[in-house]
Amino acid sequence: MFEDLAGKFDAIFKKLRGRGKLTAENVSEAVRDVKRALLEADVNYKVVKKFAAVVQEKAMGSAVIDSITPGQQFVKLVHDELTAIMGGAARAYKFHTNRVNVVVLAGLQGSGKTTACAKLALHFRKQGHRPLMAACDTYRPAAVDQLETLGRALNIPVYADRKAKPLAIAAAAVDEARRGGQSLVIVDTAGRLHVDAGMMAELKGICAAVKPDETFFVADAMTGQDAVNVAAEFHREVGFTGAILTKMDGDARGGAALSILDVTGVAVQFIGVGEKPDGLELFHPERMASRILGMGDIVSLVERAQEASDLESSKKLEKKIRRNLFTLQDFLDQLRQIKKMGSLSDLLAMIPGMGNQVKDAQIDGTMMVKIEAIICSMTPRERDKPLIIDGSRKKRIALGSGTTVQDINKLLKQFDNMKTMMKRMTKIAGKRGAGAAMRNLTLKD
Ligand SMILES: Nc1nc2c(ncn2[C@@H]2O[C@H](COP(=O)(O)OP(=O)(O)OP(=O)(O)O)[C@@H](O)[C@H]2O)c(=O)[nH]1
Ligand SMILES: [Mg+2]
Repeated sequence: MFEDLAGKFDAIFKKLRGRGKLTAENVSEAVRDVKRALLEADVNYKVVKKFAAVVQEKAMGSAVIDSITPGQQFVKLVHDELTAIMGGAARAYKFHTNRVNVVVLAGLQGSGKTTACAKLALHFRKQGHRPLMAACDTYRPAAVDQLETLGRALNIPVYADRKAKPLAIAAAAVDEARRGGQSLVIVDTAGRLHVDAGMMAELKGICAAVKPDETFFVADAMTGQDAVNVAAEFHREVGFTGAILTKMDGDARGGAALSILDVTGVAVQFIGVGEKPDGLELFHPERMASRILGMGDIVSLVERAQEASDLESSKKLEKKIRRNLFTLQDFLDQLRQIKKMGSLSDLLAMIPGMGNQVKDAQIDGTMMVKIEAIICSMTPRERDKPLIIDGSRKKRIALGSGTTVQDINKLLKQFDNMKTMMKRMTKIAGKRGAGAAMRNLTLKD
């Protein structure tokens, strides 16, 4: 996420730290560099101008210049200001418990509304809500199918009516939710190529009919400032309570995330980080600022790990590690859990200090794929007792997994080393740290 911008900030801070002492001149130079980096990331120029002015003024204050660690203070200052322009603290959603809540999604064609509809439904279901999705995009027959497919996959009900108009569908969906005891209706609407009067009228009509608790503008983060300009137009016409920036897992430069609040007055609430329904994160401005500045985002990393693993199986795993019964099958299970958490380079980027090194490290996941293929070609007995894997078994496994005998030797050797290390680490870390120690190992190898 925002690798390019992160790299530029890294270079600016390095240069500043190299100066030893901060003076008016080198602060000005750094602020100029920050300004350029933000403009190149497609941040709105008015936002950049304001941002630079605030940073310049505060940096010249005695709290920064006269401190013992002026370089670090400058970084902190930029971090705080980045957090502020993205909206400060994340919002906690509190929906009504005594009636049906309604969320309406709107945005341009292909921005990710339908996907976001399913993502939000899943997100709020995890928090105890009973969502219903309303298929109000009646312009493309496939749109209703798309939502129904998502609903089936997630086991979330969809209200659709292929003969009715969007306004009537939205209203009927809310009635249906009331009858069916659903607590939240998420309305998927049609996207248009650009903002047009007909679309606005329809949206206004839907909002007047269902009186949404939240209206989210869904924008493709990859389109940068264009997304922000469209958001501003939408907001003037319909009024939003928040924005969802999608495709943040792509190579979005940061322009949309950093400008949208200042330009439209509406803060980003969620970000889309993948095509699948679990690819949604609550937007935390402070964590995002940390990520942009290469300070890592350990809180999000821990949250992802918790979501991907269940307590029961991690307890079982710790027991196995302690008794030195850890097998290749367990190793495979762990690898798959890590994969569930996202791409390896994304995860590494969240570790403080790693952010800017990851992009050079060329972590492409092919190693994980190879290991998975090798272990999958082994019999259960081989996974349990790797010692029985002799020359002819190795040949069979190599053939089955499309790898070489050397690859298998390498994996077995690594696994052996890992077990030895684990034994040592469990002794040091004691009972509770064993699982964490093991996760560290798999990430490094
Ligand atoms: N990588 C990535 N892809 C996404 C994300 N959100 C949506 N997509 C993809 O973007 C494409 C469009 O998504 P949709 O949800 O169909 O967009 P839409 O706004 O409903 O489109 P229309 O209904 O045609 O206006 C699909 O291929 C999605 O898989 C995301 O966060 N990350
Ligand atoms: Mg759609």
